[in-house]
Amino acid sequence: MKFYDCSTAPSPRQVRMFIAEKGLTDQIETIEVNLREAEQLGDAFREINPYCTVPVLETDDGTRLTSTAGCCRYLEEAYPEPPLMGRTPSERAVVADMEWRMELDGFLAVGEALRNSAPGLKDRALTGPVNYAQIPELAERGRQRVEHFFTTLDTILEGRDYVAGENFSIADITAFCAVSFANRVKFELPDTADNARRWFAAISERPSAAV
Ligand SMILES: N[C@@H](CCC(=O)N[C@@H](CS)C(=O)NCC(=O)O)C(=O)O
Repeated sequence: MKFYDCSTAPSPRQVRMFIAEKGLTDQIETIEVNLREAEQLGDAFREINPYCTVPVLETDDGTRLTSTAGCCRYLEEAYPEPPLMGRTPSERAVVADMEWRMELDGFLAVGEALRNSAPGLKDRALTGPVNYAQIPELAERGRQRVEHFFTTLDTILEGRDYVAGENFSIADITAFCAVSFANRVKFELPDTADNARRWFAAISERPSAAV
């Protein structure tokens, strides 16, 4: 397998953590894509992923998976242990539910705030092959959504160790990468968010959090 990565970007980090939790880090060749130099928009990378984003996972039969969800789904199916997407029908559904919430309300909210305000992302308000102008109102809306995400996460984690319940799952990976991404752009969990802060400290101790 080959993994197209960018060591400083938050989405590939989700898959890197997933790979590490599966114990597969040494079995996958990593190819660094230089987003800073816009390598994702060049002809060579477009051949690999016409959506011009990382992560991309290329399986041994040459199939290229071009979304976080696709990459992780393949790894879960091909390497079921330890399960990171639930163990029973009910748990699998709850994990899918929570992982989508963490992606939409967390990850995408931070992206909305950052991509609509950072000078270096002018006309790159959305990833992909098409240039879109920044909309300052969306940056402010993104900031408000991140605040809401932090309080929701704190409520979800009241009385539980993991986002989707009793077991560590992809929902924790997505939420952890979203909070780390938020921290990098100067949004911090509120001091009063004791549950979320306890959870964040515990996930930070996992070896996969170092990738
Ligand atoms: N969750 C998305 C995220 C992909 C994404 O947005 N990746 C970013 C890096 S975090 C990227 O490739 N950015 C390229 C750009 O900014 O043009 C997916 O599954 O495809």
